[in-house]
Amino acid sequence: MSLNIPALPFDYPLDMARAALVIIDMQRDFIEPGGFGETLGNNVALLEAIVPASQAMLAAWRQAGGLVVHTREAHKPDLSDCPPAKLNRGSPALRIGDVGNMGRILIAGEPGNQIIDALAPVAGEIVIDKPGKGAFYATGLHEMLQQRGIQQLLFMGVTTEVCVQTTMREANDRGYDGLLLEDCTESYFPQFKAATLEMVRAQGGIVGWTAPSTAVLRALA
Ligand code: C5J
Repeated sequence: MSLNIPALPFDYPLDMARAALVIIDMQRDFIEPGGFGETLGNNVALLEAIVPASQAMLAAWRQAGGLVVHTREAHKPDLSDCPPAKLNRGSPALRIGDVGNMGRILIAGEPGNQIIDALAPVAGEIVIDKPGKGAFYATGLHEMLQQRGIQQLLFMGVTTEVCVQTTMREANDRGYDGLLLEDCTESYFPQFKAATLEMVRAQGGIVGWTAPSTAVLRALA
């Protein structure tokens, strides 16, 4: 039985038994003041602002018994999974693996690499450390979802135009129906978020759907 979610460009038929909520990179270094995101000159308050809506969505999803997938952008401590092109590009003040205010930047196990307390994973949820922007690259995520019969993915997290959009496109090419929750995703650049929402749902949902989280909450209530 599917739940009808009012969405754009048209309604999304949500089947909880075949759906997962994918929460992208809500890690301390991107969201919290004093972290890596802020040291790059970004206004992290923009990203922090989606936490209450994301918390409500996660709570309702758990209550409904849905599968949850959390991702972190994370590299091995020896950086063997970080291509030189990613490591060496540009001239940032801090590179991947350097020591920042919350430990080594984008390194698995470091304090800044942990998912924020408000959205912390619980037992039984999938947690993926991903070396790329997309969550399907070099992670085995597709196989994990296939084993569980998952065909629909609802997306939240940061940043909209980078890791969220990349993952949504990867999912689309693998045959998943993706729904991006508009108020549970954010960018350091609001115009990039707005453009991504438009891109996703353009041309009859060329990448997928978008909807406010309240549309899903109402359907689950
Ligand atoms: C994510 C990034 N998570 N912007 N990373 O979007 O580098």
